[in-house]
Amino acid sequence: METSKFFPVVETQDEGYQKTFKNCAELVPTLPRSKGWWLDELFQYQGFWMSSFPIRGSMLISDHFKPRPTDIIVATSPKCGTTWLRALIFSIINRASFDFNDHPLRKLNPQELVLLFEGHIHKGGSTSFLDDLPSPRLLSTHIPYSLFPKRMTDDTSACRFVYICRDPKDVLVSKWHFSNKLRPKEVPPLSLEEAFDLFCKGVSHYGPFWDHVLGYWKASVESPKKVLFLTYEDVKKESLGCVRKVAEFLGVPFSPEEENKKTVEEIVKLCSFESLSNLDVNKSVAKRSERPVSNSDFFRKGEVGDWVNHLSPEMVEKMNQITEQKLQGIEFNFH
Ligand code: PAP
Repeated sequence: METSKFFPVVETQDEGYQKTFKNCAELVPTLPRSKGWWLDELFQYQGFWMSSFPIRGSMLISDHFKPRPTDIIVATSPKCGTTWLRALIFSIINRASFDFNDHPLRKLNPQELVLLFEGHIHKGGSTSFLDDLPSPRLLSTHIPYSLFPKRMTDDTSACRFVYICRDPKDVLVSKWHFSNKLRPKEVPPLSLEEAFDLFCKGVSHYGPFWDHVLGYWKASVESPKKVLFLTYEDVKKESLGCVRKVAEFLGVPFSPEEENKKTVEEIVKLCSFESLSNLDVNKSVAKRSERPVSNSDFFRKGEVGDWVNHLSPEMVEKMNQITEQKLQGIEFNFH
């Protein structure tokens, strides 16, 4: 049994898991650390700021995960639209199995339907939980690309990643609101100034944000069949085109019959912010012990450019400068 104060206890008989748990428990206390956004602590692991549980998740993936050629990984930096992308990809790959009026997304939050990889690899103290999932496995992650093992990222492995990024100014605003929901009531809210400062220094979950984006962007250029790179802004503007692009990338393009039946439109409508956020399951404010957020916390405004309502001109200038400098030469923008 592992006893580190940094992790929830997971009992395991699996010797491989025990070894990784031990390595991780020894490593984490030696890493540079910073206070987090909701009384958690962040540790700098392989260049990225992460809390201890996903660090261990990432190590478990590296040491033990057995990828399949059919695996699909929905990857994002937090608050870039993973809830939306999980819903869209789930609907795309399962479109033949479900009626849109009686769809699993009407009963389950996308975060429950498509599980967080680094969260669920701990489950059961072995890989059996993930091994038992039917193909194609659809998993979600915030782990930076460089932290995945070569057997998942090299060109000989067919497992695919779909990444979505978003204007960091909107990411910051979304993350700031979310963090204040997670902060215990007895501590004062995190000020926007403090959040801005942490974010710009790269000290945010799985940050620096820009390094996270760059890792996936470079991989999408080098291996376009393995990594598809999208922006939240493009998916908003060109939802139908983006859904077709994702389906083609995943090898399941829409047939002429499906186009005639308006399947793409149905998927876009079902997964829209308006539709998902108004479902009873996603209005729920109930919290469970294993996830201290409620389904409704994943839906706030769902807009492009809400930063104008929050950030000062100085903040905007500084954030734009960092983005221009860090993402120099990158051929996408956030408009
Ligand atoms: P996570 O990182 O905690 O998993 P994630 O889903 O990536 O969260 O981001 C949440 C943001 O996506 C919220 O943005 P906001 O704070 O600026 O409003 C949320 O409202 C937005 N969002 C959730 N679902 C959708 C959707 N169907 N369409 C568009 N935006 C969405």
